[in-house]
Amino acid sequence: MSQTLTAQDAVRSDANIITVQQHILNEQRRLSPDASGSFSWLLSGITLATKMISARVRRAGLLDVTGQVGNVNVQGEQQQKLDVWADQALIHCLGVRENVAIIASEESEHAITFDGRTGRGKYAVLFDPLDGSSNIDVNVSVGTIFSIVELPADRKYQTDPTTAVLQAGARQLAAGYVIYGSSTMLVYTTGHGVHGFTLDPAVGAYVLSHEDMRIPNAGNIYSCNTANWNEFPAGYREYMKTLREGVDGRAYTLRYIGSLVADFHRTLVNGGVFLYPATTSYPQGKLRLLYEANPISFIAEQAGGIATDGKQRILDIVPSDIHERTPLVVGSPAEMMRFQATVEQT
Ligand code: AHM
Ligand code: MG
Repeated sequence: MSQTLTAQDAVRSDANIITVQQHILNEQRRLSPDASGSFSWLLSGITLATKMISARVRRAGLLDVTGQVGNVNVQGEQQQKLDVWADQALIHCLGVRENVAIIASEESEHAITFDGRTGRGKYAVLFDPLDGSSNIDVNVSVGTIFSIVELPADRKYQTDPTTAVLQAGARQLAAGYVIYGSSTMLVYTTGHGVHGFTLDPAVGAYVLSHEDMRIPNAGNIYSCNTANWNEFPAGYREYMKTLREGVDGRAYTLRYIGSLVADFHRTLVNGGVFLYPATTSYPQGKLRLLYEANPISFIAEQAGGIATDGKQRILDIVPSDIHERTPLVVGSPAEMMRFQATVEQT
């Protein structure tokens, strides 16, 4: 017997959404039935803050939020008004989650702890509140990147919070980013695959739109600020020369937005490779290990990709400073294997 769907049934199926909160709870029940739900409570702080940031970004041209504040942050970079606002939104939303003991942000020199939370906080959240913010004034995609680590049980972090967050990326419990692009999208991993959610403005929720994202095995795009070509190490130049000539009959094209989240998101969806090498101006690389390279690399690996600093796996680097920088090369297995082989031979 066949079944005919009525208009009412169609509405019902359209109502069958899975929000990011629901997804995390489902994952927790499946993987560790005893989980307390405290992790999803933490994550709801991030989703709330990023919805607030998204709303602000969407109205950027109408509010007095574009342009620079006039301050220079710990990185020596001009703070944009929205950088500061996004940072405060995240600090506020995570500050009221009692299981968050430490926050480390691109915008703050030191790790932040919360008064009166002795012994209750279990997690540290590290983030870049508004990545690529120099693009805000010209209406180009920006993003928020976050990384979550568990704190040592000895509670020594209360006296030395900065050292407590200096953990190798392989120890991340979860990582993700939100891209404020043509739509606002949250992509996250807890080490069990990568899942993408699109913010439905009508519902006000991140709705599952990209389940179990996998990076293509190969792509035809490379992404790099090649204006710095003369400053790149020889191996990187050799590698990009091979891409310009084409590999195995495959011609490459170049795309570079200048927002890591956007350049990486395209790489995740379409495949290919993103490179930010060390340069003369940034001898250690420009991107920050703890709240840019680590979360991006965790997601890349969980999606089947590879991420290195040109010499070693990003997730194996043991950091010595919360604002440490690193070269970053991340992408599809085919491009990354060729990159590694070329660098080794050069
Ligand atoms: P930011 O965190 O201050 O925005 O800087 C990081 C950004 C990345 O989003 C992007 O990949 C890179 O800087 C672009 O740098 P460049 O302009 O040197 O190509
Ligand atoms: Mg950034």
